[in-house]
Amino acid sequence: MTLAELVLTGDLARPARLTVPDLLRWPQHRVRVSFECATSGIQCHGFTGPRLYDVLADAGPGFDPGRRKDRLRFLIAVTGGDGHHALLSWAEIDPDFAHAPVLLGVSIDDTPLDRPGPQLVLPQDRCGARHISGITEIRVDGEYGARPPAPAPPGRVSADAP
Ligand SMILES: Nc1nc2c(c(=O)[nH]1)N[C@H]1C(S)=C(S)[C@@H](COP(=O)(O)O)O[C@H]1N2
Ligand SMILES: [Mo]
Repeated sequence: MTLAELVLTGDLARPARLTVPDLLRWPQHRVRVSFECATSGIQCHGFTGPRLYDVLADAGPGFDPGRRKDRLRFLIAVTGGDGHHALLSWAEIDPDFAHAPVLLGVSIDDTPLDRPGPQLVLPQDRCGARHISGITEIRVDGEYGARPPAPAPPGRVSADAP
């Protein structure tokens, strides 16, 4: 059987390639979610899997763990095999901030996702669009706050300019 692989990359001390069986190394959680899709209506599913936070924390994100403010510039970009992607902020899943119970689903309705790859599970979302299936890459990006501010555009900027 071909196992899908997920690449953890970006500002991480320990980048990794993980299969769905690898994701069983972390504590497993079970959740029922329902979300609405603009095209197919309401869907209800049961998922199991580790917390996204636990997996990423073990990969060694490049912030100073003692300085909570340092985490606020980190983004998490999650991409599926078809290119569908979404951004989360580190603070969204960090227990010191919003602590959203986001999972990396390794099974859906008791069917293992070994072959299609893990699915992002966001019990707090009303809409289904961020439940990205077949995740191929998760990129942790701490550069946002490190970039210099963009130079001011030339000329005067005014809300009521023509
Ligand atoms: N990889 C990937 N995951 C995706 C999508 C997608 O286009 N690609 N669509 C999202 C949307 S819009 C919804 S509502 C949920 C459920 O979509 P489904 O009914 O196609 O499974 O999956 C989400 N995950
Ligand atoms: Mo959707």
